[in-house]
Amino acid sequence: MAEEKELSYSEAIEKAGSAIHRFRLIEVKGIPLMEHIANSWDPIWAFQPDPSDLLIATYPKAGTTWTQEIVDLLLHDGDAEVCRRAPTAVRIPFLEIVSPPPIPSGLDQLSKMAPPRVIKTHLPFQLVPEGFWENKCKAIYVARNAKDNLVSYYHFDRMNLTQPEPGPWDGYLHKFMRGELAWGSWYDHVKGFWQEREKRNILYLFYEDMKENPRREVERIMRYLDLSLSDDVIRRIVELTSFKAMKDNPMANYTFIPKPVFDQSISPFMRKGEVGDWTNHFSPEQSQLFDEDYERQMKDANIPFRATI
Ligand code: PPS
Repeated sequence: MAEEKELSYSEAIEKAGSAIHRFRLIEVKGIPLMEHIANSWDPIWAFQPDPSDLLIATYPKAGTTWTQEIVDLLLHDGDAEVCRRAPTAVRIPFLEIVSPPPIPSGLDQLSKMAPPRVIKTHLPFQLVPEGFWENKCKAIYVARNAKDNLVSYYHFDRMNLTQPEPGPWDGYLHKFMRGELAWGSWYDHVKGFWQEREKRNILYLFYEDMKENPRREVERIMRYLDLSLSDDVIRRIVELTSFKAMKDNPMANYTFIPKPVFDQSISPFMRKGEVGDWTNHFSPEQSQLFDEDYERQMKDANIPFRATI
């Protein structure tokens, strides 16, 4: 019998066809997750990384893809061709993702890769498999100010046809404040990693710092990874990871996810890439309400977020 050709990531999604729809959320230890993830939770929690693996952790829409591209380029000496070897989601598997077959899960992908691997997660700190900390893996956390993070998530949920229906903006804003979106509360997420950053040697970055001075932040990541690259290579990495360059890069702009999952005609994955777009979405009343609630939810934290730069 002829051996079946392995499907590409995009082909697997096409093949999953009608099994793709807006999935409901099911709580795992109080955190709402997509049903396929919740239903396959045990092996995710039991995942054993290698000490050489690197974790990139974020709340959804905080700058994950950007950081993934920077890290991949740093690890490959700024070689743009090597970093176009496959789409982001194949180069850097998404630890907890589980989708209808034949789409490979994050764990399936990782089982076929030899360490050192770079691994993406949106899990809050308490749900990250403990093996990462037992093995003293390096971890980079990227946080984005709540208002821009919320706006980006809203547009993403409009176009990602596997996420719950976002509904109207005002209702979505309240769901965000109540921590009802997939992967739970933004407030608890950013605080959870902040509290653990020193003990676990987590590099805690801010999207706004990356926008303000990308070179400084690329160098910060480089040092954390114990790399030392030439000025020219660093300059090239900064150029290759600009919003414009990544929007035009088919291996980074998520056009490799077919339309039944990401309908980029509704809203592009690389949407605006700015700090302060929230001012185009929040009414003055919504902004005031959000700020008052923010004070309450963040009063025990002292994280230097900036909603403008
Ligand atoms: S995901 O789905 O959680 O992995 O999304 P994530 O990559 O975390 O976030 C997507 C937002 O990041 C913006 N983005 C960038 N901004 C600046 N520079 C670069 N290079 C870059 N790459 C991605 C992307 O446009 C999304 O933000 P919004 O505000 O929606 O444009």
